[in-house]
Amino acid sequence: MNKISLPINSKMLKKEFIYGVATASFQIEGASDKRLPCIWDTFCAKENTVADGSNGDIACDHYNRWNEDIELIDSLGVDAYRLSISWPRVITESGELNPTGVDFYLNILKELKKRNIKAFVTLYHWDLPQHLEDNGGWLNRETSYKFAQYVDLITVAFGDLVHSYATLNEPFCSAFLGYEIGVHAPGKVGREFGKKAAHHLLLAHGLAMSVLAKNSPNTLNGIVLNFTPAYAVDDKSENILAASFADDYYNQWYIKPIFDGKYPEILQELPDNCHPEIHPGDMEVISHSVDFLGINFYTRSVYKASDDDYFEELPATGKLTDIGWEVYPQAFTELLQSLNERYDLPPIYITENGAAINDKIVDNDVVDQDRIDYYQEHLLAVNVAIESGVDIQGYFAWSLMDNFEWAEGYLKRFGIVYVDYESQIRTIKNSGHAYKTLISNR
Ligand code: GCO
Repeated sequence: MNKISLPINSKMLKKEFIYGVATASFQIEGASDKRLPCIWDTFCAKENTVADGSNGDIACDHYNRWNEDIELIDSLGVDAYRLSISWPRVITESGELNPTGVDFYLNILKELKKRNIKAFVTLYHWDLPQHLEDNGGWLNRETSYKFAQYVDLITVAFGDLVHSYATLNEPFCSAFLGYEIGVHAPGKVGREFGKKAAHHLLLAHGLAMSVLAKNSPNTLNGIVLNFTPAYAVDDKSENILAASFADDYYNQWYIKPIFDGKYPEILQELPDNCHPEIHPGDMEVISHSVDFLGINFYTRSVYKASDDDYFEELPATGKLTDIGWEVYPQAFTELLQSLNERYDLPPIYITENGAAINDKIVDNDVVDQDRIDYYQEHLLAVNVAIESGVDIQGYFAWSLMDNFEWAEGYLKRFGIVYVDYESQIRTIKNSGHAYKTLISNR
């Protein structure tokens, strides 16, 4: 079926349920010469970091095409657009606002407002200014305070144009992928770094929440976390234990401090040199109340016990997307229900969900049935969670359009709009049409 449908009485068919599309600055903007360098510029310039050797210099050329891109967003009939602000575009090296960069976003925000599209702004989607990395980046506590200063300046500049602010996108990726296993910028490797970086990211979030409460009390302020639910390969107790350790290490690590003011207990089991440096008062800062929780979900992972580590992740099996991630929508429902049971949560927005498919454009058509199926199954999974009592108020497709997929470069396509990177022509895929129909049929 070429369409996405929901049960007729679904809350997700009510007008109040928000549908949107999401992007991130480094992944679409280009115009890297018109801002300060960031850690992803440096990372891309190194050998063997990005699969196709590409970078974000041009990307989707959104910097020059933002106007037509907003028209495209509007044509999909969505209620909201989730974008991120490039910190190195709006703040100079000496810490002042850069008017050219600020104007770029002001123009976008004004156009969205004119068209009645809610702006969901993410303040950090991984593009740390390089000069801050040169001072230690997220391993340096100072960076958290620099982040709060940037948030202070930019939120005043944006005034009332924004509907919602997320402090960080997926601190797990910044900390673990960037500072522990080094597959993302800045490419640092060492178990001793990951949790230190994570702590400073969470501290940055908490400090920024106070700034938002002061500067922007009327927006919906919160954070976006990603979850890859951990399943045991079977019900042997050692494998269940391994999966639960992995869940704490990768998932709960980022949510528990925010809602419970503490790290998971496995902290005690990590070697001393892997412990974050927690100053008195940090956990109170980090657990500042939030107006919403953004959840990004793509897939699950399966674990078994390991002889020489805390757990071993097994290769994905079953139906896989083009990036090798298992399609397992049931994990989405179970995740939402389990978080809802475990924590006292504010309203949830699904801030990212989507699939990489090896799309082909033929006669101006992209027949991406697998992506339509993915959206269908995952929207139903969200609906089941809502029916069981989880408060979910919106859903954003990742992504509006194909873009720079980090370590995979331009090889993986996540868009509901196809981008021809040579001509920069955008073509709505069948999934984009199906998403639009779902939204407009409400
Ligand atoms: C993330 C990021 C996005 C990615 C998407 C697909 O979740 O990793 O927020 O920037 O592009 O998730 O990997």
